[in-house]
Amino acid sequence: MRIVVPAGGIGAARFLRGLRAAVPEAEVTVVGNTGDDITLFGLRICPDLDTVMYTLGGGIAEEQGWGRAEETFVVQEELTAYGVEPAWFGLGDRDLATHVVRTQMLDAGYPLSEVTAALCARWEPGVRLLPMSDDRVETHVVIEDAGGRRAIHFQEYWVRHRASMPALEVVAVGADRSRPGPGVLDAIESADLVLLPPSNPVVSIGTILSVPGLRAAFEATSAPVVGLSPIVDGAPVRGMADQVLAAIGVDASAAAVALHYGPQLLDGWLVDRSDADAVPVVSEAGIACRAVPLLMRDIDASAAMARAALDLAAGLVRS
Ligand code: FO1
Repeated sequence: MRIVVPAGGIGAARFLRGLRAAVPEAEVTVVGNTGDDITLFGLRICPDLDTVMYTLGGGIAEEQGWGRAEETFVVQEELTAYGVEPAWFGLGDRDLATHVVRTQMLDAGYPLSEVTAALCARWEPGVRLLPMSDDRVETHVVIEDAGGRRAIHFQEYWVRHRASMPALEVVAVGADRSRPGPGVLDAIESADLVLLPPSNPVVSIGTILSVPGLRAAFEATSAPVVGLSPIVDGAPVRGMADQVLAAIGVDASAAAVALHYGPQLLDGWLVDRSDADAVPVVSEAGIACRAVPLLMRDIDASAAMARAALDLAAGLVRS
């Protein structure tokens, strides 16, 4: 069975670990979000690609969900001692090696897709990890504070400011000129199933869908498309989805996110038991909906969620 999963970072990576446990024989292609990418100290950093690669490859710092296990931050301490900015982005020594290899290959002219394949040759994540595009796309957030109204990089908004101020606008800079990465359209077209993991609907899934041609491909595929709500019991499980959902005028509710994706894209939607009141609303919009446990406490819980999504998809015929 060929499964395609458009994916952001931590939530998607944990779901993918459950999916791999639930259907080890499936061929899973991950379309990774690159809008979070940032260049710091001359190095290209791809947080969502690395979180999927490290989590499925067994190298992730489990608790925080990003960066490497057994990490040290000696280089960062030295950079800070030199007064080099920014000091707010946690760059670990082991993680730095990934960014050095990536930057060397990019500078040598390799596209991000080939760089990602080379990095995955070491980590063997057990999925095919394709960047959504080889073209540069960077998510910026428009805020207003003492410094006036301005756009800052998503990482500054999320890591430096902890999304503490309203996001007035979210802009995927470069998305309109970007092209789907190699293999992405073919994977979507030939998929037997598409799963939207509990990633951020705006800065992760939304950014992937903003690459021209990708939303149309997901809507056109004969494969059923089943999503899992990133909002549980009326709030994001982690992260700040509510802040960026507000920027696009979507409530932080399981039902509102499903309706935001829409029945053109979604055939099925899983909500947590605590959001069971969303089931009739979502069903009414023509999206099959079920309430199941959606908290990924461990791999078994994530595997159960994956099986629930596969069950829901089994009963759907793409209209
Ligand atoms: N998230 C944080 O909250 N603080 C950090 O210092 C931080 C550093 C970092 C370094 C490399 C990397 O790949 C991810 C990192 N993240 C950090 C997570 C990152 O901001 C988010 O995972 C994604 O961009 C959103 O999914």
